[in-house]
Amino acid sequence: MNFLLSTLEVAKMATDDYVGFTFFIGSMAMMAASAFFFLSLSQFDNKWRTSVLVSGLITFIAAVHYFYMRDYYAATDSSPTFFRYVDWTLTVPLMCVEFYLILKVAGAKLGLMWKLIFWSVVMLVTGYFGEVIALGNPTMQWVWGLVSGIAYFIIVYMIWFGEAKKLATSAGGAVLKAHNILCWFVLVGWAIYPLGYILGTEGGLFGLQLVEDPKAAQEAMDVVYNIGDAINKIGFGLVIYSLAVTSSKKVEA
Ligand SMILES: *C/C=C(C)/C=C/C=C(C)/C=C/C1=C(C)CCCC1(C)C
Repeated sequence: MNFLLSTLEVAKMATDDYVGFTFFIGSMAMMAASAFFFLSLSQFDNKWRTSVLVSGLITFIAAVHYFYMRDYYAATDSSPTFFRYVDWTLTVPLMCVEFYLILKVAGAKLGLMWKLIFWSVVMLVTGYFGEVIALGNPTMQWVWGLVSGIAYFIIVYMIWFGEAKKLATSAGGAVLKAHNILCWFVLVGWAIYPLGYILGTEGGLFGLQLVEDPKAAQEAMDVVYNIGDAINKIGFGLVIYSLAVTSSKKVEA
């Protein structure tokens, strides 16, 4: 039944439906990336397997949510905000776990992981408040977005300059290199999301709405979020994957 329903709706998708298109591409890309990460596992040394496994879990959780979001959007023609935030609340903390896992070689403590997870949850919960609870109140939408942005910058600080950076520096070599690339993902790749928020939320920027038409604003937000997810989830995973490749003795050149 569900299958029939979604086939019908996919068949109905208009050629200029960029939101539907990016949901569709997103679900396929996340699924393909998961298969790739899972099937590569056996080629790595044990200590790198957990990291690559987590990369696969991140894209797999996203794939399942993208199937839901695609159908939700097709059936209701509105943003699947709830599923979006459930997906992020599961996958963003797992990205924080990745930082901990690769820095374990330099003696990273669980406390570092929990601090990163804590700030990521603050960032997402306040973002959700801004999109849902504060709906119709531009000032509060701007305030929640700002609080979320502060939590985001705390994460950026911790990995670029704080204790995570010190561990990465002491690990050196391939770990430091991978850590630095992940830092760029968080600084530039994750910055795509507040951009989506600003475009789609009434009070996203100093209480202003950039895109006048509410429907167009919603669509811009979804497309930007979908692009952000593909870049960040798959890209992050590939950085971990190549670290595992270069650091595993079992892999033949
Ligand atoms: C796979 C999903 C990822 C990496 C999601 C990341 C989401 C963010 C970095 C969201 C950040 C936000 C702000 C910094 C302010 C406005 C509200 C948010 C939640 C969009």
